[in-house]
Amino acid sequence: MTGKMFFVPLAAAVLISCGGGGGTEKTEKKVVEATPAPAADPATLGTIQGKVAFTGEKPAPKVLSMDATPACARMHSGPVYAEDVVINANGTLKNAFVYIKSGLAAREYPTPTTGVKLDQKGCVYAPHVIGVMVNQPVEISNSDDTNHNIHPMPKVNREWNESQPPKGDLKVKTFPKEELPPILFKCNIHPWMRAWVGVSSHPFFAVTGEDGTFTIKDVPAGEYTLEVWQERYGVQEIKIKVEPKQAVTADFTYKG
Ligand SMILES: [Cu+2]
Repeated sequence: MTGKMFFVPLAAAVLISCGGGGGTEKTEKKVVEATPAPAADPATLGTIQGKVAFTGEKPAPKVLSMDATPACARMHSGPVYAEDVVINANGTLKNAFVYIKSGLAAREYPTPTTGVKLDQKGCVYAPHVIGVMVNQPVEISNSDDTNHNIHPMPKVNREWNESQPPKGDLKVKTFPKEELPPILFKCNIHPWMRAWVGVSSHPFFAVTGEDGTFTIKDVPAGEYTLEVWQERYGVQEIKIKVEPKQAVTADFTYKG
């Protein structure tokens, strides 16, 4: 009671002291506190699942030529293939990046503090495609006995390139802006090296693996545009409706 009685006149005094020359601008100024969006009700969440099929003629695999760089070539006993198109045994595509492109309500999703690993091993990036949320750490390592120079080529975020010595210290990088389709990562020393890093403002994305399927969980019920990106074959989108506690199927097909 006493504290409150004391506070009120103090606030009034501040107001009066500001009121002199400022006019209406100062009296209308309010402190708006950011209120975190309420967590979505679990009973309203659903799942998106599907696969990314490939029905075209299978392209001939491209061998990466490391001959000019013995430090890399000697790490391999056989040919190393480009990963711009990887067709799985079941006729699906690996490394396709699937994400909700539009339809989500404005909501701040917490950024995971755990990083996503991107290694350079045998003079190739591994994995070839990863996804992170905005400001989520990308943990870049060099497992090789040779230098690399990591060079992201973003269109939205800031471009940079940094060398990483043999088995050098982990580089932990973040990207402050959403960037989808993913950012191309090159290496300025080895022109064949390629990786792609998708940066999403929300957690509803997935990268297809060796069975070409994806699952995106805990999606708020609603109608969305779902997009898939594939390095060589580009983007496709479909409209989907997520129902509470249901799984909606969202299959894509690339014809090559
Ligand atoms: Cu390199």
